[in-house]
Amino acid sequence: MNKPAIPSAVQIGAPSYVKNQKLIQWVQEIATLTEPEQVHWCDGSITEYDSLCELLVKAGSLKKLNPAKRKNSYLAISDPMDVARVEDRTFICSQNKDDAGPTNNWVDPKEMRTTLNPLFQGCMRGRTMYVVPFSMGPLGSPIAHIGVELSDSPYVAINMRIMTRMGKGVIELLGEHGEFVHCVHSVGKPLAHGEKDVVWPNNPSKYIVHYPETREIWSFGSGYGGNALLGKKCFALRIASTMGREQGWLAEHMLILGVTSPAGKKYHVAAAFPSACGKTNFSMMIPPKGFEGWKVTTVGDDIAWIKPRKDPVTGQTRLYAINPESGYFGVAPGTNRATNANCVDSLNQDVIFTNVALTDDGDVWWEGLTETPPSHLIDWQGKDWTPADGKAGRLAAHPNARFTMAATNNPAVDPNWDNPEGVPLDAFIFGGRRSTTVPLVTEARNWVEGVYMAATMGSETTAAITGKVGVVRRDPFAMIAFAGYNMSDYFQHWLNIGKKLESEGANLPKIYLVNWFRKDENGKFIWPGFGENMRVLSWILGRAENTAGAQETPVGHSPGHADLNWNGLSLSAEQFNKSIAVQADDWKAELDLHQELFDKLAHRLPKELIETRAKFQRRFGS
Ligand code: O2Y
Ligand code: MN
Repeated sequence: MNKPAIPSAVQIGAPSYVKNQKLIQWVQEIATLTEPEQVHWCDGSITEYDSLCELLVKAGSLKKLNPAKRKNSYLAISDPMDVARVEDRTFICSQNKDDAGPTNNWVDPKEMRTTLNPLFQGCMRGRTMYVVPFSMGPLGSPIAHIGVELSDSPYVAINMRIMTRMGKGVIELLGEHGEFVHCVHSVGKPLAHGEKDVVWPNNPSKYIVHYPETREIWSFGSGYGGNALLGKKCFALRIASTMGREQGWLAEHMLILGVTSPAGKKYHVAAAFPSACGKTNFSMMIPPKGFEGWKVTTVGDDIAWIKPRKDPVTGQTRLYAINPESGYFGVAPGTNRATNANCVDSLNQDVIFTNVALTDDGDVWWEGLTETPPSHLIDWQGKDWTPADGKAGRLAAHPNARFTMAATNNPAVDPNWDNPEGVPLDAFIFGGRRSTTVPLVTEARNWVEGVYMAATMGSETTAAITGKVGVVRRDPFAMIAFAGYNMSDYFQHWLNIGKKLESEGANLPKIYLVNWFRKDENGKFIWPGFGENMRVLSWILGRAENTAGAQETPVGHSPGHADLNWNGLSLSAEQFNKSIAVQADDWKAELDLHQELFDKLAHRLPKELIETRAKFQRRFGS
């Protein structure tokens, strides 16, 4: 490889509206380290967005789609070696190893800095460094926080404009002394003078590094999704969870829904599901036949920041949630009119697609979009594709192919999705994909039992995730990949928040565990899922109002057949009872598996969780 030319000192050219000296100094420091050819301060305007898209089109990194099919939309195709988050290359570099805990990769921060420094030295040569100021949450919201990402990827800059509130307004809000999370990102492919760029620059050596104590994120070698859009998983979950622990709030891997009853009463729920459990579908759910008059709206599809605050009317403390993001970075494959019509309707304009297939008329396609695939496509790797290839098992779109779209594209976006005060929560829902054992829905008897349910939740892997089918992967709170600190301390934080708020007389949401994926003795799903999940949701809201009945089981409270609204669906009591059955043998085995998790997390594991497991064991007579 030609050695890239070393430019003279980089002029960072901060615009006159930048008053924050710490920001200016840091941009200068990173520019000196990484040696970009120039620095571009993103103002977040549509003119800037359009010109960056044009630049990417000229470079061959984006393809403009047929405007008659997808207005103002683009397709990006990544390097096949850069298609997803890289969990094994993700590090939590806290001062103490125990503070990262056994579920995170830890490296001593000094050692990591020694490793990263040479990688970042000169890594932006021949490229532009984009200064991307962003707010996670509505600008100025008491629940929001600010970050600045320095990235040598224009693809990152345009995606960040959709996914966050990005641009000049954030710099103005920072003022002279505002604090921000420092995010440095490089694709790790410097260009020699005159060297032609590749369409998706990246580096085989990848590092996604978090320094929780100094609130820094350093990402090297990947241009994809959560590895590169640092506001999302890196800041809004890993760094924010450590901030929340220190400051008494919660950063969670949860969607947020608004539900309006036919009587006009508005409720909000936050729900956490691991991958491949229909999280996006649930967040954009359309109530089924029989639920006329009910309305479901989306506050957020992936992440919730939750802070306690007094209800201005009742004076009682409640948990208020915001969606820190302003867009959705969703999985395309499997999305269609039947599974998620709101999502399909969101994707008509102003969308960036990544790794889906291209049709001959300049549109996009992915597995599951239509029953019959087009007769010819260009697949996500740029090769010709016909349905015969599909039959032979070759996918046209990558299974982790994505769309990036603004929240405002969603026809069901909640009127309060952007409300700086957030929305008050009425319930927490946790769920996983379990073909056996776990009932359709269980209400925890109290906060501690709810924390236990969420701490021990698990999901069966699908082929798309691990290549293995049916293995239960424990994913506490759906945060296994996203907690920025020790998982046992994270459980303790949830217990502490509950205890403190309960002692102050707060109105805390009840906690539920759901499982849409239980199968019967013939291997068939018992529950129809999708929009029909509204029946469970309305039961949960009825419980918040004390109007819905329930029966006690050894693991909590579940509805009887008569407790659900069956308008528009017939599911016999016999079938339904299979979906909520609690079988002692299954649960004895399940509790053994909980113990395996607890053994792994034993150091600092809250005693309340150990006691709760013992109580469950006693209920099953062991
Ligand atoms: O594959 C990626 O880079 C992104 S992963 C992701 C994206 C959006 C929402 N959730 C997730 C996730 O892994 O939970
Ligand atoms: Mn997610």
